[in-house]
Amino acid sequence: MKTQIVIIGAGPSGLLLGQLLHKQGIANIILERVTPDYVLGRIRAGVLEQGFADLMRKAGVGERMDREGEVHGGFEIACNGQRSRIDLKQLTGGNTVIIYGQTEVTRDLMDARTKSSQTSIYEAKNVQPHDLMDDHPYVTYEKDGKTHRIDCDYIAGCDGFHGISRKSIPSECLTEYERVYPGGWLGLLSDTPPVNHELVYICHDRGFALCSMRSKTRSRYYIQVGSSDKVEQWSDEDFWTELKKRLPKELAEKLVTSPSIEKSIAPMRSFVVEPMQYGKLFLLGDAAHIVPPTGAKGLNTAASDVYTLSTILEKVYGQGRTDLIAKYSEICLRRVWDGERFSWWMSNLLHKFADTSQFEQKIYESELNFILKTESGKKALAEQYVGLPYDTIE
Ligand code: RFL
Ligand code: PHB
Repeated sequence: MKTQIVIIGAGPSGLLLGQLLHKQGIANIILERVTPDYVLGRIRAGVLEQGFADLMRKAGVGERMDREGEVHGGFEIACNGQRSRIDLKQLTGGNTVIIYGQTEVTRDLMDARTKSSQTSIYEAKNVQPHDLMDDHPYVTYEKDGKTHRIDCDYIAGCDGFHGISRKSIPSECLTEYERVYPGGWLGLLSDTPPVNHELVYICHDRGFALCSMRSKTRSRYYIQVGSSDKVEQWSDEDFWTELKKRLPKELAEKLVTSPSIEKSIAPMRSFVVEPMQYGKLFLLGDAAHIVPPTGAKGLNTAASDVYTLSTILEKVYGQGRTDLIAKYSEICLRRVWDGERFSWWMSNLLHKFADTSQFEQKIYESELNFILKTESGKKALAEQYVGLPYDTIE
């Protein structure tokens, strides 16, 4: 087989890239390790920046998102019972975020790919990129007991944190930056009306909590748990009891509980690899960087990598601008570090971590107080939450 771009991974990064390239007339094949249902079963992001939403529209898949997604002009931070609203719209001159689950984003992109008859190969085992420094790279994989080969111009590594793409780069060519936080997020999805019409981030002496949602009838709640906690240790009842203890009183009284539809633990990690490219292989999304979920930046930062690569490839194939290939990593990393800094900062301000000294804890409390009590503090928070602008690529 032969194509222009092989995309490894059919998560949101791979699917969105594939769709944008298709719109630009650039042929691509997606190789995914698991089944479509398995990909759709992962419950993850819920908050989309404007930039992400615009890319979905550009890819021709924004219709359901615009119809069913909820536009949010603000969110709350509750600190030991005291609630403050961050008015995103007013503080950023009209910007908002859209509440639309990653599962729905993925479903819309999968449907569009099927409709346009593009090739996706699911349950592709032992995917392996080759000859990355040559003019003729290729990818091999196994399916139904046979080994297959796809020749291509470039390879997009969209295979998440545990994928093969990053591991295919010689380790001496990469620098890794990492912080693993002593805690995780236990998330619960339930068919109950959200406790508040906007998201509430909760900073509490017992630990962080978050009230989020997927729709008017579906809620997503999170509580901070210990890093060694296992999801089996937490019954639904234990979860609801702990959440109520962390909620401001009036929200705890309003909370509607029910059996969970899904429950999982997300680890908290900040991670960046530099550079995000090796020869003909580009890394995108979680394959190159991870953030703790606190600032809702993971999927959104992945989308800005997709924007950068799809724009560069459009100019490479349309205008012969091969000089841009070498700029991919540098352009991506500027915005990646913005997202990393924001997620690290928001995590520190809102969580109680065992490795934070008493001095640092006091500093974080003072900083949170400054952010919530001053216009400039709230503005800095709001501008980053709605998403900083993408770089122009010329
Ligand atoms: P994914 O989603 O991990 O997809 C990678 C795909 O690659 C496949 N794969 C392979 N395929 C072929 N060969 C191999 N060897 C392969 N190895 C892996 C995998 O099966 C998979 O299908 O990465 P991608 O596409 O870069 O997308 C990243 C996002 O999923 C992630 O950043 C977000 O979910 C992070 N995140 C959030 N981001 C936001 O922007 N806003 C949010 O509100 C938000 N909330 C969250 C989150 C992540 C969470 N968890 C569970 C980590 C909330 C949570 C709880
Ligand atoms: C979610 O709804 O899953 C969600 C929302 C906001 C975050 C993280 C996750 O910061």
